[in-house]
Amino acid sequence: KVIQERKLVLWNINVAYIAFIIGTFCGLLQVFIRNDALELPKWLDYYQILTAHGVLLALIYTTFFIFAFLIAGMSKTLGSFGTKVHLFAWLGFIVTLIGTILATIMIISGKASVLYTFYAPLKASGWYYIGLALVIVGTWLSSFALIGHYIAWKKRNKGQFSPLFAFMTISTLILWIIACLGVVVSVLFLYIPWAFGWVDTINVELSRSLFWYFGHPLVYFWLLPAYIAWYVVVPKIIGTKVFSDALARFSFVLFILFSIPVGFHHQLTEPGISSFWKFLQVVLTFMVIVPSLMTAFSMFATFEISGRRKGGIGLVGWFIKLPWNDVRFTSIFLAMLFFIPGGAGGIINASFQLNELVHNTMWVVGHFHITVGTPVAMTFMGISFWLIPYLSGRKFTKSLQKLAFIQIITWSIGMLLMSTAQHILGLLGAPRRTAFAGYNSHPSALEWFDGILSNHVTMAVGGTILFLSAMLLVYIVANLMFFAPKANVPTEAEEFPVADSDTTHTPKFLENWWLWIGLAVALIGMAYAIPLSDMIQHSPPGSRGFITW
Ligand code: HAS
Repeated sequence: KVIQERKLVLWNINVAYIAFIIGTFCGLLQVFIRNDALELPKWLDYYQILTAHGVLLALIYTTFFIFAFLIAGMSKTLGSFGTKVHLFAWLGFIVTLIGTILATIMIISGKASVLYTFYAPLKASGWYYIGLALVIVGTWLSSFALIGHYIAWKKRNKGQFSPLFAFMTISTLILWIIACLGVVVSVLFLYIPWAFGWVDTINVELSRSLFWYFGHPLVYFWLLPAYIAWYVVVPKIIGTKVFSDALARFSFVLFILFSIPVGFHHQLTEPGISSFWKFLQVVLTFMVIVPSLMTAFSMFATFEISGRRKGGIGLVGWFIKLPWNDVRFTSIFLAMLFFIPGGAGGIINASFQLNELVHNTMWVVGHFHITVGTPVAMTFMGISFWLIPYLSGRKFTKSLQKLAFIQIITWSIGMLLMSTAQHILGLLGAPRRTAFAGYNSHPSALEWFDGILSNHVTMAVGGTILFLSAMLLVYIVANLMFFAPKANVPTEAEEFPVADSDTTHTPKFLENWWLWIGLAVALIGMAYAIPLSDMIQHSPPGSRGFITW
């Protein structure tokens, strides 16, 4: 039986894929501009395209897809929404959509070429910030709807553990709500007054710090829904149960604690923050690596248990027994594989001294393409392959499955070529985010592009393969949504895979949200209270950083 929130989820997915089409097209343009192979018309600016690419893929595609998945999973595991929850969830979707349209119009009209990180001193039209504020408000409404649904379930099922999917959703939403506080404060009190000209200056350091207070947990807001699929969906697809319910819940709790007080690791080269606070946040960053290592361990264990149950023996025999011909699994497996170098790159970035080498170089661009661009995006693709036909009542036909294989393989090849080139170029010293694609033909810059992998052709080929793969995905999605044959008998219908999770040994305190919220607030206070208040108090009057109101 299909969930009642079907329409709302489909709307979210549709908007996500519209953003995906425009965003990936901007990505294609990006590659050719960076390779000096495309000259833009006068009315179009490099930074405008870069902003559209980042905002539409990293912020909009992810957000709509995430809410689609979370709404679907909460309805599936906790039951249909009540009237109020339903209304709030729709309202959330509509407000997020209005914000998205407003922000996109501002970017397209060239009034918001401030990149997806949008912090000062770059300045956009005030309407762009209003658009972003609406996106946040919309996601909060949707979050409150889902939290309300969870509370109602808990009231009906006193003393019981919530299903793992619901637990993980609530953890993700708590993280999201706390993280957004930084961007809400900066948008309302710093950017909007500054952009509309009500004040003359902005406290640059404060605005950047508040952005990164939000910006780092943002990456876990993308990652955790992918982890939900890894923990809850994958075991079902490969015919086993969740390896350890307690481990899975604890890893999500660790994300609530350690995702937020780490934003300074994006600002390690900024002079306005003392080394002590940077070092403290670097240490906390190393704590947030732990739940990902736990996840890797848990995934390996799940695979091995499943493979051995199917008769796999020896050191690698179990590995061969995994369902490689099931694209719902293979896509997510490839996603995980990419996260091994992606995570290792993150650890390099976070290492205080090594950050000097990679900060603001193409390395960082390579890093985020093999974190959000592959592990997260490819997991979302893997989810699309069953979630859309489950909702639309259509069949994921054999021919569509074959195309899906081609799609994930081409995405992997494209990403491998492009991100490897980006990592190498970064290590050689190539800066990111510059319209001077040829680096003014500086002799040392020309040398960067002499390598076998770090040359213009590799990047362009990688980027082009990625775009073709993206279009193939859109074709598959459109078919699953509107054109594939209907599943007429229940056996043909796509399932919503949710694995069993044994809570017998799960400690009760793991679901004590106030404990985790309290600890998270304490850690945030420890990491941020003094440096932020320093930024507010010690900006001398008249300096660039001073707030004038
Ligand atoms: Fe990052 C910059 C540090 C993870 C995204 N990151 C970025 C930016 C983005 C981003 C978008 O410390 C650019 C921001 C900008 O525009 O300026 N990142 C980290 C660390 C982690 C990390 C420590 N990042 C992510 C994730 C992202 C993401 C996840 C998106 C979803 N990142 C940084 C730092 C910077 C940064 C600095 C600033 C750089 C600068 O100077 O500007 C960690 O969370 C990573 C931990 C992950 C692991 C991997 C575990 C592996 C798993 C897979 C297991 C595989 C299996 C498959 C089971 C330790 C779970 C089986 C395989 C077989 C072989 C059988």
